[in-house]
Amino acid sequence: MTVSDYGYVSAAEESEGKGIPARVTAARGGYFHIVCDSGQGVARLKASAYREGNEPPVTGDFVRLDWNPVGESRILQTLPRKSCFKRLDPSSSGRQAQVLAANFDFVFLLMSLNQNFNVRRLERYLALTWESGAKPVVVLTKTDLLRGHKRFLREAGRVSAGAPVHAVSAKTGAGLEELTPYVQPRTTFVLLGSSGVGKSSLINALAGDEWMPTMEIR
Ligand SMILES: Nc1nc2c(ncn2[C@@H]2O[C@H](COP(=O)(O)OP(=O)(O)O)[C@@H](O)[C@H]2O)c(=O)[nH]1
Ligand SMILES: [Mg+2]
Repeated sequence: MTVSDYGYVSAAEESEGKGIPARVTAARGGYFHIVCDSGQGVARLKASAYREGNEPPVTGDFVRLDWNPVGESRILQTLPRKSCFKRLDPSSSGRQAQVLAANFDFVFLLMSLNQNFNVRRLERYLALTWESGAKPVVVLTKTDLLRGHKRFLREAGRVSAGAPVHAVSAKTGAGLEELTPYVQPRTTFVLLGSSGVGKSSLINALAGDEWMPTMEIR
């Protein structure tokens, strides 16, 4: 895999000649898992490059780094984001925005077709997503649990302002093929939805493999 397979396109703002492009696939405690054309590994920030106002990367960010094949790579620059989720940092007493994830193309807004279906919540998810810069895709889950789901498709469609609405079952596989246009090389999607709506199950069903543990309450 190359960094282009992960969605990288070079931007005008980049300092060419300074390191190589990479994508952050996970970020925790100052350590960043990265993928680039040379391979994958762990990176840390180059302190001098992040002293003033330079925003540290989050999961999904494209960066430029000095690749180290035998140890930690050094991140030199966070590249401009095409989309991101932000919230007010609960740890900062001030009103600082904290970026949670970056550079996704689609946001799957999941609601399961039992007690979870709620038009108000869907409206909140849609507003969050429009604000992020990515495209919302409404995904009603667990269609196998009820006989007819047309009514829910209609209700979701009424508030979705043109965003596509799909109904799927991770259990039976029904409707999953409708999601393949969004799940393509070089595109990134994120899942948004309450605990238990079937996010992990959907990932596993789309991957055809057990990538995520299911049933955990988080
Ligand atoms: N009947 C049915 N159950 C499902 C479906 N998808 C997930 N579940 C169940 O719902 C529970 C929560 O699923 P999970 O994927 O862990 O939800 P998450 O918390 O959003 O990641 C688990 O017990 C799953 O087996 C589905 O399409 N149909
Ligand atoms: Mg889960």
